[in-house]
Amino acid sequence: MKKILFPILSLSAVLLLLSFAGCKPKNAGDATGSDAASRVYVPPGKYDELYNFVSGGFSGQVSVYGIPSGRLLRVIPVFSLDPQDGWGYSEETKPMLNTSHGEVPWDDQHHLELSQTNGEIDGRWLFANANNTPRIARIDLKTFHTAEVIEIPNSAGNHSSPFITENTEYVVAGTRFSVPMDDQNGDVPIDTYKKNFKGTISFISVDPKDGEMKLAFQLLLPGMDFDLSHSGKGPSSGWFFFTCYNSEQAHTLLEVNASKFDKDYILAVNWKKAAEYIKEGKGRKQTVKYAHNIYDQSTHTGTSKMETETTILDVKDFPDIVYMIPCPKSPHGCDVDPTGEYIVGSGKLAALIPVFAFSKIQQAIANKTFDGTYEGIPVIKYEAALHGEVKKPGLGPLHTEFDGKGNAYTTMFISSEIVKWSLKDLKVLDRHPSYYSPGHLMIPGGDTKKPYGKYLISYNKITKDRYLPTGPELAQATQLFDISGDKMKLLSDYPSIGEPHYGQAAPAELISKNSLKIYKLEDNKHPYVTMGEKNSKVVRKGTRVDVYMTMIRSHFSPDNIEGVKVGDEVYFHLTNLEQDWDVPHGFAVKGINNAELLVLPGETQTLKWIPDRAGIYPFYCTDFCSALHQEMQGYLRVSPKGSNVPISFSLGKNSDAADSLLKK
Ligand code: CUK
Ligand code: CUA
Repeated sequence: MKKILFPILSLSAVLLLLSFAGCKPKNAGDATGSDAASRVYVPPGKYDELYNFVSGGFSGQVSVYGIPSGRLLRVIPVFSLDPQDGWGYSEETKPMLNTSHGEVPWDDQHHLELSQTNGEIDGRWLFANANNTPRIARIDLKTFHTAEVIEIPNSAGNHSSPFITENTEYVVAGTRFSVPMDDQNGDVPIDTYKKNFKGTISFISVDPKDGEMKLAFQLLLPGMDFDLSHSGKGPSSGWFFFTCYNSEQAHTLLEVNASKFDKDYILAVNWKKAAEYIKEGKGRKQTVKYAHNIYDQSTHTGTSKMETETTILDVKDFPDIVYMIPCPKSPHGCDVDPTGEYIVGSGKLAALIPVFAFSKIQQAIANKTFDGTYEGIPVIKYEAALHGEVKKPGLGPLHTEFDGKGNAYTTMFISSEIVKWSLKDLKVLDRHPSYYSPGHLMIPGGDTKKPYGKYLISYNKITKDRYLPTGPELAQATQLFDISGDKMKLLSDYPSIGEPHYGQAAPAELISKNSLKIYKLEDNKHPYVTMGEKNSKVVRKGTRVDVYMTMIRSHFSPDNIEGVKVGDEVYFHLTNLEQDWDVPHGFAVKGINNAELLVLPGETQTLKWIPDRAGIYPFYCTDFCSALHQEMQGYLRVSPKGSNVPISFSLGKNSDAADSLLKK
């Protein structure tokens, strides 16, 4: 095997540089141009130009910002409990956080991908990955509500996910950790990694009509760490590219042991071919267990189903679906340019950026220009796949996106800068400091066929002195750049929620035109809906009490309830009768152990409560809904176990005492 030498920084040099990451670059203070303020200013009452959906990292949620203002528009609950609106606390949303491990109320959300048609953003769905307990969520952009969550079996640390094919045929999920397969005895010594630990890449199909996801098949791969991915497009349509590291197959001190080889790999996966094999009935069925949770918009209710089967294609048995391309060194980002011809691998420890050409990869496969195999997978010769290298781009390249005008932009984590370079001749055209140590960058549509190449957003890993100090913990720093000219211009920076890794942005109109304003009450198929105040009631069956309660400005019906006893299982089913945009009502009960509810117009949601002691329990609306919002309240009486207070409920039956006060 011919030895390929890459210019590589020694590990100690890298560690030295890492310790400098976060130092203030020169001219940090006067980085913005004089017209920057007007470029990001959105006057009161005016809308932003774009929606920016940003991953929440360890917050587990997705936040939505306006660009260019950086204004926070909304936080969408996805993988983490959200007491603010009852996500994961209401009976209807609890199933959405179910997994094969039971309820997992948190996750680490890294990447987002907007659905595409013909390689362009179509504004229908947003996919989000969960790293920790491998899952993919689909958010419906009509409602900005999580509509579906599917767990991924045979996987751990679902990092190269949820990237999609150009017509949203598949969402992929590559495992970060290799692990023993789910149907095998996992109780093995860790030092049997080479023998027992395997990697998988999962292809989840997406129903073109309703978006419903289904685990279509999984590829069984050698044990190593899969990191990031992007699908081919145009000429490379039908292919998917994945970076991987730890081809050393280390299981301890990866910092050193997985940085030994001067190259790891980019995997080129012919998914169309793999899908054909599946269609022909190839592959091995495996019994597994994974949750599939779907939220039905007409019943306003989520259900969780445990799935039990997956189909595995062992790539050793199908040698024409996966090829490996050497890539220096511990590659992270794996980005495909808008034409679909160039694939950029960003080696975290490499001092150059290799750019591969899809046409050359195809040629190399046809001519078998291989450099041996890696655990049975053909390894394409580096030079045979290479379009060229960007020389001296900076230090610590992580992620690349494109402006659609032939330029690429790469984040440099260690040298804290964004570097613009030309895809054609691979020359560096511009560099701009970024404060500090950028992770991903995002150009709206920058990973599609049609980038909206006006802005670039850098998601930075270190904040330090960018904002007023807030104790030891600072919010993460996001920076907006203007990339419409030859030189990048820093326009603004603003704090963001959680730890944003990646984002996806789309022109406002593409999303807003579909945005729902209310749920139609007449379409509400919730089994416990209360259609109108006159139908509100309280029903006891044994120790179960169902409260059919309505909300409208500015009262609950009923608002006086008696006959509930200690230890009863009380279900408050709240229907918001409003049919006006932006009139949610909240519901909170003193001492309740879960959360409040925020019920949207036309929606029904249920909160469960087991009162622990006798007494009077006030309840009230938590969302300021009208001038008499503070009057939107009620009382519930709880009697001791075994008491004979009958169930009773009312609205507007005032006592004589109160009426006599009025007469005075
Ligand atoms: S990762 Cu965070 S900076 Cu999870 Cu896409 Cu690269
Ligand atoms: Cu309803 Cu406040």
